[in-house]
Amino acid sequence: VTRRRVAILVAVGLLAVVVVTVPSASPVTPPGEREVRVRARQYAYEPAMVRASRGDRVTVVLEAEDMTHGLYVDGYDREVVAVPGQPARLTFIADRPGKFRLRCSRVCGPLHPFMLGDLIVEPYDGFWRAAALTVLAATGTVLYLLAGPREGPA
Ligand SMILES: [Cu+2]
Repeated sequence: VTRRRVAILVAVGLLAVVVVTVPSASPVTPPGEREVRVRARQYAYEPAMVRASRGDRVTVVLEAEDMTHGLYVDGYDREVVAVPGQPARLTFIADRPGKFRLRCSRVCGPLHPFMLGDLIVEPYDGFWRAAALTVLAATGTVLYLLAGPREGPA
């Protein structure tokens, strides 16, 4: 085994470790159950952003604090309405990645149109790690073969 081949093996190995362990901005958890409590009052949701991984079974528990509010999820066409003192649940599968508006669906005052939030559904990044490892393995194999001793008549 040539020195160059050893160097290539070490480099590919280290890069593989980086690909597997690098922290991700998106939730790394595989798809599963996700329950988020969202409090609603004039004219905001708290939290205003709901995050999920693609494939999650998301349950939003909507709690109205001052008066009746709704929560409509753009793109998923789902709605839940909560009356003060009676939290309401909305469960859906986050099967579409992207950013979707949450809108209050009950007129709750003059600023009601501005009562907004966001649902962010991020692709499960296990897929990207696997793809990166595949590319890395293929590149490493090619480099390894190219770095070998020349064969054939000298
Ligand atoms: Cu409202």
